[in-house]
Amino acid sequence: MKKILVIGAGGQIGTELTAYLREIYGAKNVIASDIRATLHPDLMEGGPFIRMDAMDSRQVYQVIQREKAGQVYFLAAILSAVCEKNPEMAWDVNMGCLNSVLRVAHELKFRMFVPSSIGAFGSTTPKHNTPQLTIQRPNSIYGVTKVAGELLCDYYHDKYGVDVRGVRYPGIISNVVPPGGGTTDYAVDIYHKAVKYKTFTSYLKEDTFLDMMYMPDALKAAVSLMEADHDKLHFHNAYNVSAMSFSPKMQAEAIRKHIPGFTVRYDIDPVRQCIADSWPDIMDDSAARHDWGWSPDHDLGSMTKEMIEVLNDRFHKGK
Ligand code: NAD
Ligand code: AKB
Repeated sequence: MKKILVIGAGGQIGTELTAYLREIYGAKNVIASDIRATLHPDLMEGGPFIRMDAMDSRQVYQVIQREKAGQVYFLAAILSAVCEKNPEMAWDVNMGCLNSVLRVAHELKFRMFVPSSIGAFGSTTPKHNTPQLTIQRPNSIYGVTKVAGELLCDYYHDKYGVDVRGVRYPGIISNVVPPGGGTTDYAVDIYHKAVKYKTFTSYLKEDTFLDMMYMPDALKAAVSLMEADHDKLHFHNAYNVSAMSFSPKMQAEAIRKHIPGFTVRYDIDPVRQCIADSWPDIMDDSAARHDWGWSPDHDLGSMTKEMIEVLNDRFHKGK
């Protein structure tokens, strides 16, 4: 089989996606790559790793040609809260890396997965059941790069026939690698603090609803879309995918079922609150369900139970 390259493999999604792909396609067929020199030990030991700057299209070309990669999962990016602190760097990295890899995809003809985000929407977008095609005027620089990225992928697909596919992920919740500096990071940290200290300080207001997804569903979405029949894809790129919608208050209530006495206080960060207020509560993902059979396996209850079990084992039983 042709090899699979994961670019940005060292991040929150990449670490688990690389392991998941290696389980499906065999360890030697899935190459992890990142600008970082060292990744999670399981990734480094579990298969091939190449250090690579995705912005350098010559290096990307050489690696993909040499390894004969037929698929690339492109995850290199900077997330919303970090982007807001340095908008110039946000544009340079998020657009520079994507543009570089798309140019190589045009020349070498591989299939690409490029995730967009709920961040591609803004305060003028319908918040509830956000349609697949709707107003996209994001208020954050991260969102600007996400919309521009969606359009660039559409352009390469329509103009050059590059088989580039993607979803708009909600906030992703996981327990292996911490999130990389986004607005939705609180929804991961709350589990760590609940298990360790039985108390948490939220930077978002208690009634801020956001679209969220547990990592196993995010991995399933990526691979299902990459394996889908191209002719059945009406959008190919930027498919809305949803799993659950909750607020910090609701998540705390779900945690209290397992950790009675868990408390939350609120110390609002105006920057992340403003971004969160402009993002969807929940997207309409009927196009993904129709075109490639998308459906999530986890809701808030099942995710909370599993997150607490895993973190309890790690922090209190040393597993
Ligand atoms: P992350 O910040 O955890 O990881 C990004 C990885 O990209 C890091 O390992 C970083 O070292 C690497 N990287 C940065 N610049 C690079 C470069 N020049 N060359 C090679 N590698 C580089 O991000 P993530 O959470 O894993 O997100 C992956 C993708 O999914 C991003 O496009 C992000 O916008 C999107 N997404 C993530 C979420 C989420 O909640 N995690 C939600 C929606 C969309
Ligand atoms: C962020 O908060 O920036 C990311 C995302 C939803 O894109 N988690």
